[in-house]
Amino acid sequence: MFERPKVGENAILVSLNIDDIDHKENTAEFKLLASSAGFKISELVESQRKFPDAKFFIGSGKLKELQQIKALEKITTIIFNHELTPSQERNIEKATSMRVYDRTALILFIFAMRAKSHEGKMQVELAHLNHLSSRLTKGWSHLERQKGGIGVRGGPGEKQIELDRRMLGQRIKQLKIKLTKLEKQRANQRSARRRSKVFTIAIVGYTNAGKSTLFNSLTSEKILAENKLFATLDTTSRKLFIEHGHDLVISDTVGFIKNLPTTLIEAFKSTLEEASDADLLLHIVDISNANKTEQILQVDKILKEIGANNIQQILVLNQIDKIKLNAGYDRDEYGKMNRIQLSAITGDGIELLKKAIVERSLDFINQRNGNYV
Ligand SMILES: Nc1nc2c(ncn2[C@@H]2O[C@H](COP(=O)(O)OP(=O)(O)OP(=O)(O)O)[C@@H](O)[C@H]2O)c(=O)[nH]1
Ligand SMILES: [Mg+2]
Repeated sequence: MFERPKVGENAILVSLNIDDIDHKENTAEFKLLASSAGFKISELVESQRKFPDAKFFIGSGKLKELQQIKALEKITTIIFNHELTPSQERNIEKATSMRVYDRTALILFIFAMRAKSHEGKMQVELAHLNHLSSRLTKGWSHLERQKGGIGVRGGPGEKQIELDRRMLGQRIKQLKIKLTKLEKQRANQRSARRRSKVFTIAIVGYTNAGKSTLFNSLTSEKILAENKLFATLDTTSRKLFIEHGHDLVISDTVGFIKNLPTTLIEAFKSTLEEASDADLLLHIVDISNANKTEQILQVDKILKEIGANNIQQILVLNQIDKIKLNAGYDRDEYGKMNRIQLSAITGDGIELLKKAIVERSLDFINQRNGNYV
């Protein structure tokens, strides 16, 4: 129902360095986001600023540069690695006659491409409409571009905007009702699992860390795993058979990213609850990534936002094959295995993780049977 860029569409990327010590890594991630959304990157425009410009976000020099690129290369899309206010977005569109997307819109495009389940699609649509509704003001053209508004014929103008806003509001309400129903179903499934005393494990982590690869390796499944951001959107749960392990269920979940748009966190709450309701989190990190420390912090931050920060975690340092590290593990002050180094691809160290899972699940059973206080 909402517009989406064509796959292979050329775009100019804009990444500003505003007091950002990780600017290089953030820009690399931004490029991967753009290509994951199907854009072809024609130019990367970077600059350093103390503060964003209130009106255009970028300075007048950079704005000119964008206009020149447009004149030379006939590119019609600019993507910012930042949140833009609706008025900044509008001002840049007017000044350059190009279509402008901010970081939230970019992430929403990827989610829209990947959503497969009915619930996933509705969640993405809700997030998108919420993002759009903040941009629906007089003189703003977003909905006009969407094939004559959302299902309404007629020209642009205030009346049209009112109609669009009303329809948008209705659709948002409708989606929320439907999603609440599904959320209840999910909650029922979870409490059934709790009643049956199954030990539930959720694989969480930064996008592209290797969650699905690890899930596949543990369960012999074949979930799509690829070098794209947000390859997984829908949660998949499977029984996990490990020698000496008891009634284990493991779930692969959607990945996290720095500055995950709040509209998405809001819309994906019920999917994310799969993690906040688990007995154990496997927090997967790509140990070969230069930004791994920052990524761990970001994941912990989002886990806190969804109320999953008090769940026991095993930190899984994945992709050791890339930097030629050996498999290994650490124990915490209580003697529990809490950090495992492994490679989900080669399988090196997977046995250690299985051992750690068994250890935790036995603790769980002992606790349940009242063997511990
Ligand atoms: N060399 C190497 N590559 C790995 C390893 N684990 C995963 N990968 C690769 O990393 C990429 C991302 O893996 P996925 O399993 O899709 O990652 P994910 O965390 O599920 O990603 P999203 O679902 O997109 O959030 C894929 O190209 C994998 O083949 C590993 O241990 N070693
Ligand atoms: Mg995945």
